[in-house]
Amino acid sequence: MTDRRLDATTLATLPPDIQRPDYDRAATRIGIVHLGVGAFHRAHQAVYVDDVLAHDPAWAICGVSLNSVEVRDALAPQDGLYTLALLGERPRLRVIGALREVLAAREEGGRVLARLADPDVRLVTLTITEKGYCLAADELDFAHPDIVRDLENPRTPVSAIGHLVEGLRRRKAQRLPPFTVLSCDNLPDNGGKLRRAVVAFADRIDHDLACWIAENATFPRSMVDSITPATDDALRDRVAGELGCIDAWPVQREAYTQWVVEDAFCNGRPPLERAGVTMSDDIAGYDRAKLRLLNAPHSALAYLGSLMEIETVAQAMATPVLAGFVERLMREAIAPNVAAPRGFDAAHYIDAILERFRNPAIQHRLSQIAWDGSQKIPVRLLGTIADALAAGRSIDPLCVPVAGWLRYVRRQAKAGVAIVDPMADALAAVGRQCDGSAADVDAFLRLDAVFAPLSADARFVGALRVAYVALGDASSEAVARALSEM
Ligand code: CS2
Repeated sequence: MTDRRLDATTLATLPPDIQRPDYDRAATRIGIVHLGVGAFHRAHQAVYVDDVLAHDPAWAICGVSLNSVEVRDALAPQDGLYTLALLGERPRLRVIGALREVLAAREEGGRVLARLADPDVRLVTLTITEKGYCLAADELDFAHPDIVRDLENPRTPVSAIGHLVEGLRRRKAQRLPPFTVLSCDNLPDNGGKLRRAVVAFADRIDHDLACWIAENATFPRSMVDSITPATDDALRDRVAGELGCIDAWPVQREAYTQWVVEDAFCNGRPPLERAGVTMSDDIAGYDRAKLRLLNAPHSALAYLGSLMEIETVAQAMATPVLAGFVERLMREAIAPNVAAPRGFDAAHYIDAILERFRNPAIQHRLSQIAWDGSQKIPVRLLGTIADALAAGRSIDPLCVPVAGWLRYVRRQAKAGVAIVDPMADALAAVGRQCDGSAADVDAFLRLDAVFAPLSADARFVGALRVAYVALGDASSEAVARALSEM
């Protein structure tokens, strides 16, 4: 086994069939700061930017980890280079060069803020997951500990919102134009929510700053899509074998990828369309379709599949009772509640998603998708339920995955297994007290951050209780029986 490391020197020695940057990296300039430089960013937006750099050197990325140092420690010795494995019948490896700098904000806060105020930086992108926005009922949660802390210390922020506002404050003070702020997270109206959060935070510090941001900065909406299973040792070993050198943190994703971006940039933009990005003024249609028809079924598979002791999405799709239920859920219960973008063919979109879920080349663990349910359930399922109720349509099947989540939380809590969720403590406290009856549902519904305002709707409460009871003792057999009857 080699101990050579992937870096700017070893790049030239890689086997010829490994795709690598076909531009002069040294000639690129950092034009983008990305907050949340995790696997999804590196497998998705950074790959588009890698293509952009072949046309325009002004948009290399400074990747920032807000909470951890691991990505910085893995990639700094590699000059920011890492490998992307595209999973398919014939997996392909590609070395990505778009990350020119990787910083850990907790240790290098000054450098991060200096980058945000750098005149060459004209775009800030984010993948900080749903919880990173610190929202409650779609508005900034001023009681969130990170927001409380950042409002007391706005010049040394820890949250994404605090970083954006301090970066913009410095730019205003230096009479620089603002940067565009582009959210790449799975939230409906991601740009609109982020804009409101940033302006509300700024307004607590400095009213003029808030007005300047509201008038001059833009927050385009975007929809991102590519299935990105977490990195594992099998990937590390395969990459080392094929590259002939070690990559401490390669990433992997399916070959399919989509990025739809609203064309509202306040300070220039990369030629994204040259890299295959769709520029659109109808993001709401795309993000709704994706959240409701891909992410919601994903969460349904994650909770119901985990109760059935299944480990991956492909295995869940090979389990007829579960795959059949999820397909009916998509076609009959969700699709009628998706206001489609222009020219959108729901049946075809669903076919393609089911095919992607079945991909046997991808080991996408249900436990990964099950994380952060308190953040995902509202945007993936409860909005659809609210729309169905308003339109007088049945919500019974839609309540099954929500009930699956409650059963899953209860099972983890009773077993003393940690729940990965920003509301883990509150969820575990409810889960531990559950007795398996319909009354459990009422205890969960008191979690306002998740269930308000639906918890006051008797039709929702009734349907959720029925679904919860139908899952029986939530054993594999009981769940299978319940799903076959839905
Ligand atoms: C998944 C998503 O982990 C999850 O919750 O539903 O990450 C999903 O794979 C991506 O959004 C696909 O684009």
